[in-house]
Amino acid sequence: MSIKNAYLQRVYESVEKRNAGEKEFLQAVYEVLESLEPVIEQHPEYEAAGLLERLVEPERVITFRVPWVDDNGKVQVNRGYRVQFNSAIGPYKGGLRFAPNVYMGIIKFLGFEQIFKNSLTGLPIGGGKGGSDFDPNGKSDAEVMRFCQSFMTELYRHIGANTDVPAGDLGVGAREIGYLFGQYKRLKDVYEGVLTGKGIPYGGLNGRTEATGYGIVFFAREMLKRFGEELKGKEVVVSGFGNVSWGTVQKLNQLGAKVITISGPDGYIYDPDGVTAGEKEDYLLELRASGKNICAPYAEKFPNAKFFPGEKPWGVKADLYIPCATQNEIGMEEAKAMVAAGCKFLCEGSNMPTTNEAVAFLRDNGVVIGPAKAANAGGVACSCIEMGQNAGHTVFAPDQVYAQLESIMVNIHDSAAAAAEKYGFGYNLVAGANIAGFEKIASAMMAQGIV
Ligand code: 2IT
Repeated sequence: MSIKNAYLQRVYESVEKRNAGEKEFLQAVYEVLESLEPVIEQHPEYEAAGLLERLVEPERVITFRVPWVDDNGKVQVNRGYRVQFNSAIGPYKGGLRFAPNVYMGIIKFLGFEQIFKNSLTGLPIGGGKGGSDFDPNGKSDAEVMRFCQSFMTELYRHIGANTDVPAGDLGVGAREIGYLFGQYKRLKDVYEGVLTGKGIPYGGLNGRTEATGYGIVFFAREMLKRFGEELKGKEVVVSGFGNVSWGTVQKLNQLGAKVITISGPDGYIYDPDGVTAGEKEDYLLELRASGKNICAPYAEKFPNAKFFPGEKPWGVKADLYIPCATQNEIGMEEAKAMVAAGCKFLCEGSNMPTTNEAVAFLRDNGVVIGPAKAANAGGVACSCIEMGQNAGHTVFAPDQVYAQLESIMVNIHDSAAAAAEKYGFGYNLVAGANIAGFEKIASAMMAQGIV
């Protein structure tokens, strides 16, 4: 596919010009605009209202210096970001990513995706994202605390429970959220749900930690159902070993599937016995807590498993593939390996794991794709439930949360499928998710005038 509509072309060209070098952001925008062609053709009023020109321009972009002192007494300086992309349907909402490769192009791509993802949940949350090029791996707790306190010392003036509510993403888990929350409360002297993914004793939501992974598996289940198949007995290739992988593995095990791989930046693990419930699932948490960002030790702990250094798991034969590591982990080479291995279903866990070229190639080869902005929306959906819990000064029970999550994921799947069908895309969930997410944002923006 390519963009043929003149209005969409003009918008994309101007995004390219204005955001030169931000390749992940350009990729995310291109993918969405491409799907919107039939919608734009039916709604000439959008062009008259400059709707897309406004949609691709963040409402506010904040960058700031984050100075901190390491354990050797040396001064370090990182760069902090918050992109407040779109508040048409609710306060800005989206995670913070701490990773050395973070720059504006990554934060903007994540913020842009978040607009549609949050809209798809059906809940009142706008799109935003933030982070830093700080690398928490290998840092002491004290260093992470000093960094988080310095980061919040600038960020606090831009956020609030009804303005902008950050959460975690890569490199930001319960520990970081705790330090960030403590500093916000100290600076602002208000106890409010300004961050989600908090610890349970101080306002966190039962089930939030596993929500992203559980939601992905519910979404995959709905995809399989379309083809009269079920998860029970299926072999699954999963990448990554962090929070998203962990939740995904857990729910897959509960539903009777078998996870045969995990991966890290150092290579991948093939476990013919499956990454089973109990000790093996728990070991993923240990790997992550080690702060080394490697998966190789899994094969030492469980000797039946084999470690493939420097390789990715995409050539391993399986019934279902669920990338849970990071953006663009599946390019053309990996997509070809997947097709050669007989891949039929790809359900994206990580944000934008597949390049646009690879998505087209997989689709042309009959692979059914569940796009990340739909499939991984269970995390942010539960974040919004956490916001509601905090605003209502109450506590929700785990079963209540799980039930709501499951019905949200089924709804997301069904509304993406219906939108694709309505605009002549068949069962193309990539296009359907973009359109269903967009429709709600577009009507809210139209109603609110030129802002
Ligand atoms: O990519 C994502 O949706 C997240 N990192 C979670 C965002 C959130 O606000 O819970």
